[in-house]
Amino acid sequence: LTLDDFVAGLPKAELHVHIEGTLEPELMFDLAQRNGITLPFNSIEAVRAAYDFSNLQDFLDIYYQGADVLRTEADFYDLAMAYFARAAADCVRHAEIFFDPQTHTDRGIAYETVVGGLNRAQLEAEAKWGLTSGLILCFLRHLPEEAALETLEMALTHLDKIIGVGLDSSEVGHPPSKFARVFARARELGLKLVAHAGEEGPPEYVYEALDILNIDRVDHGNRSLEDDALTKRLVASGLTLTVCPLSNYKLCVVEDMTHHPIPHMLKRGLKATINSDDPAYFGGYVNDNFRALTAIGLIDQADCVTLARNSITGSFAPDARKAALL
Ligand code: ES4
Ligand code: ZN
Repeated sequence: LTLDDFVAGLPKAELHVHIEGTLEPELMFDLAQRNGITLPFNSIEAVRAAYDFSNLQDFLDIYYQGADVLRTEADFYDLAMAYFARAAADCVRHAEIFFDPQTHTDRGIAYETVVGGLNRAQLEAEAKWGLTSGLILCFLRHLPEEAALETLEMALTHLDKIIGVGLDSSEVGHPPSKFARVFARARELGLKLVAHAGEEGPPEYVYEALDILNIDRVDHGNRSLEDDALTKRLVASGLTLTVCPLSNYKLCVVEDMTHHPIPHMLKRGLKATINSDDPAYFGGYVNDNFRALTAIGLIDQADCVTLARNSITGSFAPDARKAALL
């Protein structure tokens, strides 16, 4: 058994994946045709060639454009089923999936259309592959907090369809403190809380996510390592970090993969996990992310076991489900 085969076969949870970021160019073209939409690309190769980013905003511009092909309940169902099939092949047994309702409701797509299609796929994935999952509603941080509050309001009639809320999109200039009220409201509703912090933003944003939003998990968190007191606090709290190596590489958060901070995170005792973020845009699913690190000897087999275990213990799955996966 090679290290690749061993890692591929490890039962794992994926805790940081944006469903809109799993839209492969092939499906983008299929959905464009089905919905009578003309894409600004002539071929699948041209789409892939456009996926050359120098920072987060570069990527977000093209990612929001791609999401425009998603129009009907069937589109969201097909998108999520394609992700679940791919994740199941990577031995993902539990997935906690971000979705960005505002990207769709701002284009006139009903919230129910989005959640309806995603939820139908979740039920089918569990029946078909035993792959359990939960949805995390993300607020777009470049938009006002008022818009986030309205989005949470929309979710209230289907509160049982989501397990938590998150915060994504353009980080710098949009600190967690901007969303203090909507996160307080989400906590009152019994939802889990996560936030992207310390991807491009400074350690101060991670502090705000902890102290002001009261998050249960940190998405990315890379830049926490710049602050020793913050790192110690994250270690002491046992909070899980959802790290995304290929994303970090493609968005130039790290200089190259040999500079990826994951070995330091593990050495410091942080509860790091490996995730794909936006696999259709960043060049790979969860096992590709493990392979990007093992191929250059940055982590070994024991590290991979730790990372896979962290993903299960750091998930929001019920304790019985976690126990079954460990
Ligand atoms: C995202 Cl990598 C990343 N960062 C922030 N927001 C996002 N939305 C989708 N992918
Ligand atoms: Zn992300």
